[in-house]
Formats: sequence, structure tokens, C-alpha cells
Amino acid sequence: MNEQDKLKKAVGEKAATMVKDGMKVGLGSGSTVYWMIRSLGERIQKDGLKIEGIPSSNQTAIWAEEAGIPLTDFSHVKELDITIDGADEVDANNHLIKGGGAALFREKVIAQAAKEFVIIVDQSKIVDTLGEFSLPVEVLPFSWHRTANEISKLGCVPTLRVNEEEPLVTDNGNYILDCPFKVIPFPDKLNKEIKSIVGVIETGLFIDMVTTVIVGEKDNINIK
Ligand code: ABF
Repeated sequence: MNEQDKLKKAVGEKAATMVKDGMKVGLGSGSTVYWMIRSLGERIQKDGLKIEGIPSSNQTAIWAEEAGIPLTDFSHVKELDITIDGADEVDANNHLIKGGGAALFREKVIAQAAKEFVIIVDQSKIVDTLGEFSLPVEVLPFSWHRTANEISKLGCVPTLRVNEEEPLVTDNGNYILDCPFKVIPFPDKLNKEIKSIVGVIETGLFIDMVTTVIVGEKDNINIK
């Protein structure tokens, strides 16, 4: 296991200790979340932890089932106790870029629905200013080309995310545009501008949503 994976495992296990008996738990996506899910599964097996998991993606649902986490359909739920998820970038104000795994829409739904939203990242995700990671935007396939053109007026050249030479289709049946803004000094403003474009489903900018960030640093876990 390389150093980055060790950090991901450490923060995933740390976040799993924040989950209490009886909680409805939003399960994010990505390789850091994988370790959190595994740790929750161990607590269910060893300590009899009783929780309900709400997965943000098909892959997360598979990992959760393998870990023995009972899953609940989100349509039966009004509120979650805690959501734990990864991120692609975290800035100094705990604003995020997410969506590298194409699950941003459901991730944002379970994040907003939770009393507590915990982000788990290794130190490589911490940035001064968002934007080096191309911003994922989920869009309606019907009008994706026009939507890309409208986003380009905000300062980037979006690319349609493909999978084996075909447009990647999200769990919700939509497309993803990756938008290389390079620097996003005012993420709240940009988020509102992109969301005002008809045809945009959701952006990977998570603004003022995070309760806690758990950062895996060399020889240390930093909670902020
Ligand atoms: C997910 O976590 C995505 O939003 C984001 O792209 C990913 C980060 O992946 P990893 O934890 O594998 O670095 O929530």
C-alpha cells in the first residue's frame, strides 16, 4: 500500500468512528470512502453497530453490500444524521470541488440532507484556491452542446467526459462536462452563474456545506 492509500485508509477509519448506533448514514463515493465503508462493515460485524446506509452511487452501493451495511432507498428518507464523502479539492474556506467520480449530483443531495457533512481527504486535496482540478458539471444530454457553449462564456473550454469513446452517462442518465477554469477565486459566484444556465443539472462546487474536514497528513490526522 502506497503512502497516499495509507492516508486515505487512516482518514476513512477515523470518520467511521463518528458514526453512532441508529444513524442514517449518507455514503459518498471514491477510494477514500471505500476505506470508511470497510471500517463501518467491521464495526457492524464486531460490535453489532446498527445503521442504515444511503449510497450516492452504484459503486458505493456495491461496496456497502459487500461490507454488510443495510441499505435504504433515499426516497424513504427525509433527513440523514451524517454524510461522509471524499473530494477532489478543498480550499481554505472548506469549499469543495467534487465529481471526479461522476457522482456529484447524488453526493450533493445526500450532503445537503445531512445534519453533519464530513469530508475525508488526503493532504494532496488541500488547495489555497479551487480550480486546478477541472470542475465537473452534470448536464442534460438533450442540450449539452449549447450548455457547454454557455459555460465557455464564463472562462473555460468544457470537454464532454467520455468512457470508451462514448459520452459517460451518470447514474441519473445525464452527461458530465469537465470545465478547466484553472483558478476559481469566487466559487460561490461561479456556482450561481453556472446553475443559472438552463440545461445544467448540478455543479461540483460544494459551497458552505461542510461541517468537518478530516485531512490525512504524513504522521498526522488533522481535523478542521
Ligand atoms: C468523490 O470522492 C468524488 O466527488 C471525488 O471525485 C472523489 C475523490 O476520490 P478519492 O477519494 O478516490 O480521491 O466523492
